[in-house]
Amino acid sequence: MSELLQAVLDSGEKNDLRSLMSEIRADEKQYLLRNDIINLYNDFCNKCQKESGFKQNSHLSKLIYYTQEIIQEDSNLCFIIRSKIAAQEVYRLTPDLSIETMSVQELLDTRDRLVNRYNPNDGDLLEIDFAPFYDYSPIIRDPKNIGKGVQFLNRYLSSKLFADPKQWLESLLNFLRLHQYNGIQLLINDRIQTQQQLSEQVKNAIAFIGTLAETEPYEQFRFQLQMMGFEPGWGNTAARVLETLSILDELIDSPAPQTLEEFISRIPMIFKIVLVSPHGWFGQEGVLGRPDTGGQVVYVLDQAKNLETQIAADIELAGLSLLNVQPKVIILSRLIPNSDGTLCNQRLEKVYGTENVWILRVPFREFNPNMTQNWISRFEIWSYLETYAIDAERELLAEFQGRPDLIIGNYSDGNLVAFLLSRRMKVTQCNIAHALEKSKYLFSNLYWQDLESKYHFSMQFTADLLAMNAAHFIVSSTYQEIVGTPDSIGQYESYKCFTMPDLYHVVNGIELFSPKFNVVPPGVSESYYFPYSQYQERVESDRKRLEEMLFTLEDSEHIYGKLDDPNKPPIFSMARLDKIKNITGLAECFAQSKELQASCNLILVAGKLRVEESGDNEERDEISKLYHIIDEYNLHGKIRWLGVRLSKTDSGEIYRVIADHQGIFVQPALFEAFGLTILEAMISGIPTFATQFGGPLEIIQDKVNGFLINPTNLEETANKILEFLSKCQQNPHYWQQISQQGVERVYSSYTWKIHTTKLLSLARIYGFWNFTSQENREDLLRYIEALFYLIYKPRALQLLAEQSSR
Ligand code: UDP
Ligand code: LCN
Repeated sequence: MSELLQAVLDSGEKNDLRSLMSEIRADEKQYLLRNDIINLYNDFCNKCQKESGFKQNSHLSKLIYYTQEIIQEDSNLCFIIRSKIAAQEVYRLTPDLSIETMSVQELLDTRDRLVNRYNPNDGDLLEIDFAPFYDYSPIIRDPKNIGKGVQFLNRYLSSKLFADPKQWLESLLNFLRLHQYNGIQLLINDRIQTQQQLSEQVKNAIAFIGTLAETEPYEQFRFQLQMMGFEPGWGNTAARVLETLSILDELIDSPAPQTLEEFISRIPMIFKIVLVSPHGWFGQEGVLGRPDTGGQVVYVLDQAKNLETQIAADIELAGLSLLNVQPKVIILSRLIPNSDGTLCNQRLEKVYGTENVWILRVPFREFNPNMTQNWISRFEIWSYLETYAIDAERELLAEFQGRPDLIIGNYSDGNLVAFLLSRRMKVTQCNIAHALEKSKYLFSNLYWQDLESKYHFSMQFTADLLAMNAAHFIVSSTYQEIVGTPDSIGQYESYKCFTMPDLYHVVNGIELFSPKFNVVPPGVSESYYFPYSQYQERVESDRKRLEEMLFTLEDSEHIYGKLDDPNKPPIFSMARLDKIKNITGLAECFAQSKELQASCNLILVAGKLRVEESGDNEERDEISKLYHIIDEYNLHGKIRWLGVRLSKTDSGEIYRVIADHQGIFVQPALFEAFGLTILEAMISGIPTFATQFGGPLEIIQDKVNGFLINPTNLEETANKILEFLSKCQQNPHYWQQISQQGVERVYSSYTWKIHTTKLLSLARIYGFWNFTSQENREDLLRYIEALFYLIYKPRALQLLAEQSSR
């Protein structure tokens, strides 16, 4: 039994548990989530006049702390306890405190009964279970190592491989033979046929290169090496070739995981990459801030550019420039014929400042032109994706003149397409979720039928399950994206076990301890976003124009509100007007605090100013709500709301102008998967207050380089800001200190250079392991395909039929 429950029963707190259970049963809620449970517990303690020691340190308080959910059924209570990261236990407690362990199946049935979707007479429901497919792969033991997959895999598989030296050397030799670029052989040629020859020739080559000057260019001794069996790819100078061959020599003679990683990371095997991001408006200008179009576009564009730079540097170092080897990165998105002034109707667009990075837009087939000619919400695009993948494959093969070396999917739709492409083209697949929708919407799976017409979660969650299991590796921006925190479950973790009543039960949706998970946070574009104090890099005319726009310009078309005192420090925020971004929550927090209004102005860059201009339901609701708050609390004269679409250059300078005015940035989202605006604000030098729910918890170290807020507690948030302002008044250096520490935090941990180096290294190492371990993924992929064709596809066709009649 759960140690937490046992401790309560063994202590003198048994009666307290019994009384608390009566309180829970008296509550009208049948399904209590963590917040409800904690509130109820606090009320219970107050009512029973428990002293604070009991409230906070009793065995019961610990049990309550780790209880994620309580479901009432008849007079019994089902406790879902998560006492450790990524580990859940379920118990049924009767009123007389007898306790039974419940299986996952029983839990899912209970949940179905709760929403009246359970009828045992109708027979069982499809049960999805991926666990058996992970039986043959290594599993991380310690939860703190989750997300460090590659290190673990490296150690584990090295020990397995090195245990059989003959087999290991054979695998290495075969792997080295594999590499080509546009038909040109790299690394080794036919002169090296056996392990013995490889080992000998490496030593001979080392001896030969040792006689050359370190700076001798590779071209000068290329043919001598070729005679020994070595083709280009080892290095661009004698010193670099010597280093690479010496690592290989060491690996052959005394293999160790570290050496293996070092060696594989040098192998030139990734030149052509596809980044799949179909939904939204994918472009370089005029798209940010539109519905569905935010951080993902920024992330993918920056990642693409930086991948090109990194691969180009690797090519140069590997000595492949002489073969004219050139990286090529294609961002695959959808072509939107009615593109509302953007370039989203253009098939091919070159990415600024790059040599060979392109946005390739492939249209959805014209099943129903009323829809496919226009932007389609990310919740509606499921019906078009299979045929989109087929068309995209053809276009990619033509553009690359062959297969890419790596396919990276983005968000649920991109990951599904990446899976379909990777399956067809037999290329390594990497998944990036950005944000998994399931945990964003409360009870989104339990009530999926009620939400289906609006959100189509049945397809999205199925797509997520398929893609995350098919992926060779998964990149997450934070640890908590995978397995949450001690008191909240992770986004991937929410796929572990859940019910989709009447559709299927997932008893094991993802192996969270799999080494496929790797935390690789994004960076921020340092050419657009840099500290306000780098005055020499700022353009004075831009600064003036944007300062005017932020504080004084009158432009009723795009700006709402005139400030009574533009000199007060600004509280600034910028986000899409999605409900979850909670810009209206920030307005309400400001509205309810007279003190905040007395000290600051509120300046928002968000969405549009007019409901009738928006085609997105959530955006429309948020626009109305914001006007309502401004009027209700009479915020006129204290708030400015800019419904503008900024270029990247302008958005960078806007942050710096806010910093010039000793402002602060507030990111009040109810949940934020990562939050690129937080990096942008911090690197610009603005003291940043960000939601504690989600990724910001890992970016910001509270009170050191920023502040964490609970945006659902308006008073507490206002007080935290006021406390900061008052400290700044007492100590003129305080603002500066937090500003500087924020800048340092980003430069030390969140740069694209760190990201791409790690990502490419992962791609190579997973590519190598997939080759050498000859892991049989075919059974898993067949299972995934079956689910795709039997669950996903019929629903997608049904959606298509429905969309055709619109
Ligand atoms: N952004 C923008 N204009 C807006 C709103 C957002 O340029 O009106 C940019 C912002 O600078 C950031 C991105 O869009 O680069 C938002 O990314 P984030 O990760 O913060 O949130 P998301 O929108 O992806 O949920
Ligand atoms: C999606 C989100 O919701 C943000 O939190 C992320 O920063 C963005 O994608 C980029 O990954």
